[in-house]
Amino acid sequence: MSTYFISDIHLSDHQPQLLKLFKYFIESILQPNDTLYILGDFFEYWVGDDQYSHMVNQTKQLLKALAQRNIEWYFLAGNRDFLLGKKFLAKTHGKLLAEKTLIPLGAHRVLLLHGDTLCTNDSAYQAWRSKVQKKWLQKLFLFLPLSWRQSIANRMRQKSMMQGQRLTLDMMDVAETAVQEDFDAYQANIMIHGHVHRPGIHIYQNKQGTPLTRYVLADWGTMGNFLRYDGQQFDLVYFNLDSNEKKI
Ligand SMILES: [Mn+2]
Repeated sequence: MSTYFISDIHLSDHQPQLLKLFKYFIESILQPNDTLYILGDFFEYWVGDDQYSHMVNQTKQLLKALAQRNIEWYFLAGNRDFLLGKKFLAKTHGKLLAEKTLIPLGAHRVLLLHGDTLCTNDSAYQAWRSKVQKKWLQKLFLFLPLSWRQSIANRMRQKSMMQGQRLTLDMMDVAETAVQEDFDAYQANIMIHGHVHRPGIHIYQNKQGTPLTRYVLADWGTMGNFLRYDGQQFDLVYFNLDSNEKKI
């Protein structure tokens, strides 16, 4: 009975190897009674639950089948798939989590988040985020025909790629002040997020001298990545289709 955390697969119709890795992860790594947390940017983009493609259908089937093996799965939205909604989750038996969610795990208090809210040095992104998080704007967007939504999403991705090149690398990483604020606010001793595509394990201490650990999940590419808690310890692991595993 292990708990798995993944994020930033960026599933898309143009990258079939990502779906292969995800299928392998679901079918060969997850075991009956495990629990799965997907911490955002699961899809490269999501413009509404009517979005469809071969990749989307396959993904839905894989998630839906988890229930037969008594594997519960949870979704916490990223900056690319925050429009993933109730219809998708109802069909695939997933449960939606708030953008910051505290879960107990053994004796740990674990704070889950996508990670974009920690990047407070990137003020242009934070301004964009506060706009697109408005519910009325999301509703309006979802009223548009699917093809319009898709072309808007494509344009926004191109724009953000151009802006991404302009930013210095430090601006795109988390701000340590934001990390400390969240550790304090939630009295957590573990934090798990993705988004920045810089996998790693960061150790801190709070004012009382308690050790705090921040696990950063990797984006998926030629290898997949997960964080596993087996009831004893956390392991941040890369894997590939040949069942090679490499701990970070
Ligand atoms: Mn992200």
